[in-house]
Amino acid sequence: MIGNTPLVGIIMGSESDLPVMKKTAEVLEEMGVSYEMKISSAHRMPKETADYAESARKCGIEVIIAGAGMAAHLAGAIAAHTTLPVIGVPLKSGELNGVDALYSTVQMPSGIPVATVAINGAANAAYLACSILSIKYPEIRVAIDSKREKTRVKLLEKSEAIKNTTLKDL
Ligand code: RP5
Repeated sequence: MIGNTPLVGIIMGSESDLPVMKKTAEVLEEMGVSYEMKISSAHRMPKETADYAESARKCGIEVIIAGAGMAAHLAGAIAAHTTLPVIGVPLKSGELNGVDALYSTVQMPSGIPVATVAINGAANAAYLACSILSIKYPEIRVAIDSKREKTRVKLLEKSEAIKNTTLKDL
């Protein structure tokens, strides 16, 4: 595992976000990157959220991934309290199916950026965190290259397998 202390902080607004947000942990484990996971709601736990963001850099965290649904202010609230890179994951929940969270997460004021991935894009948040960390850690770059190569080969094999398929075979 790269990092003696967690390099990535994964924060989510509610326990109900865990089924999607655990995909970030799955990708980081596959890439060998250390992480920690926490529940911290921007609205229900404002002080704890601000404290976490303010102390993250000195605790050794280098990238924060924040996932929340509905009026999703978590990533933005964290970005307001740290200059670490913050990646926001808008989550699909509530009556608006994540469009509310997407707009809340992506529309940040100038100077306080949140790198926002797709609705429920938890895996891509982890891949982006790895790309950021790969600037400093060459072994993460190797892990990303290797993953992309495996994906490419798998797709080539699938393409080969369906090459002579017609509709009647499906
Ligand atoms: C957000 O509200 C959370 O991130 C979650 O996606 C949504 C619903 O939270 P619960 O009511 O399930 O705790 O703050």
